[in-house]
Amino acid sequence: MSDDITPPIGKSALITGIGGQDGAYLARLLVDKGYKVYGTSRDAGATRFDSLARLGVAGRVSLLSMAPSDFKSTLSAIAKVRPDEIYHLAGQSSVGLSFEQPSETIDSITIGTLNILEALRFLSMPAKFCHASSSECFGNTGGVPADELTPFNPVSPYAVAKSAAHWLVRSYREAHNMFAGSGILFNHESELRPLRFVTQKVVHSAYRISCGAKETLILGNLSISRDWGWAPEYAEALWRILQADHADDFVIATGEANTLESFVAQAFSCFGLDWSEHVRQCEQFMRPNEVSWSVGNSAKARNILGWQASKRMKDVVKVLCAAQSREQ
Ligand code: GDR
Repeated sequence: MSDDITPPIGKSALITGIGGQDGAYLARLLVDKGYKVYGTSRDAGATRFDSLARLGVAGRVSLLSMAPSDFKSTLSAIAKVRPDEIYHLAGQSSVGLSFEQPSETIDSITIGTLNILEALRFLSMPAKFCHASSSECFGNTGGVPADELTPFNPVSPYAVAKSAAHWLVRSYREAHNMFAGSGILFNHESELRPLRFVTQKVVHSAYRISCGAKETLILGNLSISRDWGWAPEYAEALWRILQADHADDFVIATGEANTLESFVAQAFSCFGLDWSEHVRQCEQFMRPNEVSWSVGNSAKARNILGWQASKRMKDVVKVLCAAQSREQ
């Protein structure tokens, strides 16, 4: 990745959802670049922010409460901080859970994004705005890596919510001349991922089994393919989106598709195990509707932002397995 962008001096940034994986990596990146970083969560006083602590940035950011789905709280937080840049990462992030909690998903993602855009418009603030959009918006891309011109075909409440939020960002950019763009992020992993996402579920289980645990790992559909990248690199992409000359939308992906089965095989082999002896597929973890193949083409990000992924699935698995072994 080229590093030809001059670091800012005296800039401030607000990260919504700073307690999550991407929020924590982005906070570390921005603090290291010299930004004054503010971060929000729904109830900052009651949130543990473990990920910030693990990355050593807990004491280096200012935290405040803001519920993006509540306009008043959003307006107050933005008016108080008046940041130069806003990175909007907050919102319900589990595709699986969105089938159980569709209203909360639409509220937190779509209404949350709309409220921030409206607050910026209401305050006439020139802050640059970056939205974490999702590869889920594309649905199945039929074997062709998705780029910025690929039509959306969302197949879950989560994907519908993200698609609407994505189009709102675009609409505010065009209608109100805002510097507002999206990173259309494909799957990106790290040891900060909660266990409800499949990569950490697999790595943790493989590690326990390698230590002698008598367990079988139960998964849903093993034949799905995903484009798995390394989360810290995706945080860097979000930052680059706001350093570009013009606001725009960018696919952020490795360009490589792998099945869940091959991810599992790789993780188990890192611990000297044969996955097929320890893993079972079960209906219980299958979704009512599924994106079976998801891979992205991030040529535009490479050309305009100078961004490209350096870690692919096998590298990601290795780092996750090493981190898991170290942690114990
Ligand atoms: P995803 O991530 O839905 O792609 O969304 P997740 O890790 O949850 O699922 C990836 C794929 O694995 C299949 N799968 C399982 N998933 C989970 N969680 N648990 C299982 O036991 C299991 N078995 C099989 C899933 O069906 C799916 O196909 C992530 C999130 O970070 C989103 O917020 C983000 O927008 C997208 O990536 C890009």
